[in-house]
Amino acid sequence: MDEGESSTNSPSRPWESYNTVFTNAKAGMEGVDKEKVQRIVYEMSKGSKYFQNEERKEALMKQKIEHMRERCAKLSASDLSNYQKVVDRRILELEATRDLSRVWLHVDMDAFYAAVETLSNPSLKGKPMAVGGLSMISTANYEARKFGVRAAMPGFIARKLCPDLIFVPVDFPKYTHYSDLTRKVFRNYDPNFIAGSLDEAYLDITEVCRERGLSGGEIAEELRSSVHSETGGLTCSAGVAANRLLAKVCSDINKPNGQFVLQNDRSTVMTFISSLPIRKIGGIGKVTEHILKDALGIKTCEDMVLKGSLLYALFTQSSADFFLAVGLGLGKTDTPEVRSRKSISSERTFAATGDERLLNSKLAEIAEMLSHDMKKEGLMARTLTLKLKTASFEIRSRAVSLQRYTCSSEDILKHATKLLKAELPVSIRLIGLRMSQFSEEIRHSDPSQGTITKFIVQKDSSRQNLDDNDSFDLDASKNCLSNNERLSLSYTSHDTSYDQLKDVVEYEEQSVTQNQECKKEEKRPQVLEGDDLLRKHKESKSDTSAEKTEAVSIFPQMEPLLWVDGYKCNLCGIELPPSFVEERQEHSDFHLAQRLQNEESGPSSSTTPTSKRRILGKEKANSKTKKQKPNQKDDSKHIPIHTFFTKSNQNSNDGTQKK
Ligand code: DCP
Ligand code: MG
Repeated sequence: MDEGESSTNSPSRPWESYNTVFTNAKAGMEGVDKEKVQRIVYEMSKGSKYFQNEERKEALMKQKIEHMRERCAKLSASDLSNYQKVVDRRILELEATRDLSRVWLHVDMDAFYAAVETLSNPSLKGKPMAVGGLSMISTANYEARKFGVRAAMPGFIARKLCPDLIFVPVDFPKYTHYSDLTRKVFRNYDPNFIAGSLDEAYLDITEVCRERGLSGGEIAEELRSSVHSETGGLTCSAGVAANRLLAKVCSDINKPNGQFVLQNDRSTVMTFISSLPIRKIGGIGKVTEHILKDALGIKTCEDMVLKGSLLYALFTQSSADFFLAVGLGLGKTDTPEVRSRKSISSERTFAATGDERLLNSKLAEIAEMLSHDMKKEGLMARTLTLKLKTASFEIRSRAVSLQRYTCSSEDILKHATKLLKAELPVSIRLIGLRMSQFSEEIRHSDPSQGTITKFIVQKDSSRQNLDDNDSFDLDASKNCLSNNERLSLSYTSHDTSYDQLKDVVEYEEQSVTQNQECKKEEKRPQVLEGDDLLRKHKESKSDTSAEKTEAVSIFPQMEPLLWVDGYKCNLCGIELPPSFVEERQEHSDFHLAQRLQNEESGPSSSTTPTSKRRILGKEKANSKTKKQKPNQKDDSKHIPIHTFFTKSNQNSNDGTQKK
């Protein structure tokens, strides 16, 4: 499985260090020749703006790792021993919160979009197939994954990896229909289940296990079988454990069409977690993994505890707490309460410009839009964040805490202008404004209220919700550092929840300037884990109902990129749910890069859908599929637990379900 990537680079094989989201392993990609995939992805994207941006991010990450190493080297023995005392105390406190009384089940559909398409058109069965098009694919079936083809990869690269790959256009309403069918089943086991993306959910099955005298594994078997019959043939995988964090990890172990049960006792949990690669944890993505591994030598969850003093010395307490909890196998066990909105935002993408007058006028429009949305939702807030994407795709963010709560466009613009001014001169392609830290009375009114206007249709402007995009990546390293230079890692939500978070965790290091005086202070910890992630995710999901069309880019002489009906790209037809924030951003960057390349070198043919014969029309996809038993699955397809972990699992009673 994915052991993470090395940052080392051999000059003769530059692709070895080119690790994009496309080269991350997903279930079903165990035997893939990773170097070949990396080489092809590297060669096919080399020279593009996207590629340059990836390289720049990689360079910044290396710089960050180096910096972290230096700080590590400066820590004295007495510093470390002091931090160790903090760790020991925190371990005791965290242990006191351990709850082994609940049984959580995480369920995730197998190759969801692809499986739904195969259900509609059984002739696809057994053939490598991807859902999406030449510009981007949403997912690939397990046959295609053997070639290294995976979600979020441009289709033209996927085709290079697998020349026989069949493309099927995305049919989002169809997936929603099947998702609803699965949720009908979930409700029978936990009426308050927590939906992740369309294809996954967390269920507290404690009560149902008790009432029916069945084990978690038995309920999981039954639920999977029920999903299979209710949907007419879709399979899913499940994980059962004491908390959601562990259940999520478990559901991936025997994918596809499998399950894994982790017994609810401390020693089993500790054995399980001890050798678990950190990247398996929802919330720990590429950047975090590299920093922990390359700078601190933390590879497994157990290392988080063993090197706890370094974590507390170098990260904010909240980040270090998160890492330590992971190292102890602790996760959320309660059902999250009603979500509450954390921020509201607007942003616009446009052709890069350094023209101050133009930038100011765009800023004024965004401030106006934001203020309008806030007023409609009855919100007042006092932290303003300015987000900028420069011409070279660098993301910067600046924040200011205002002295009073406001929703007035004049206030917002006044402070935003000052923040922007401090960045000039610079060529910018995106400006975003976000207001957070709402006044308590308003925040505590009706949290579900006011989501309707979150996405506003605007033909020629972008008004993109930043709620789910409110962390800033490594590029933000140009920001002022906080006083003690501790790092705060932000765990952002994503439509596919924890699993996908592996790909989307962003690195956040932003400064908060108080009252415009650029007085540095340590940023408030912003680690989101478990419930927070879910809450954020749920927020984004429920907010999408009112969404119609969202414009995310404006390129002169080019049709703007619009998310038609909230999910379909008008430029290429790819359909991405609104909360696939990262993928959407990548997708929009992709079109932008495409355009920039075209400008530089004339029209490119690489992404022209030449091979229509392999792209199946939706009209063909209608015949009924033959039902198969969900659990008819060769044991050999299961990923044995001993290969899943880097060292053998000592736990003989690991609960692996054999079918
Ligand atoms: N999806 C997407 N873009 C992504 C990732 C996922 O559009 N970058 C969509 C297509 C997937 C669905 O979400 O079918 C669920 O995502 P998963 O990560 O659960 O992937 P799959 O269900 O396809 O495969 P797996 O068997 O690994 O769960
Ligand atoms: Mg899935």
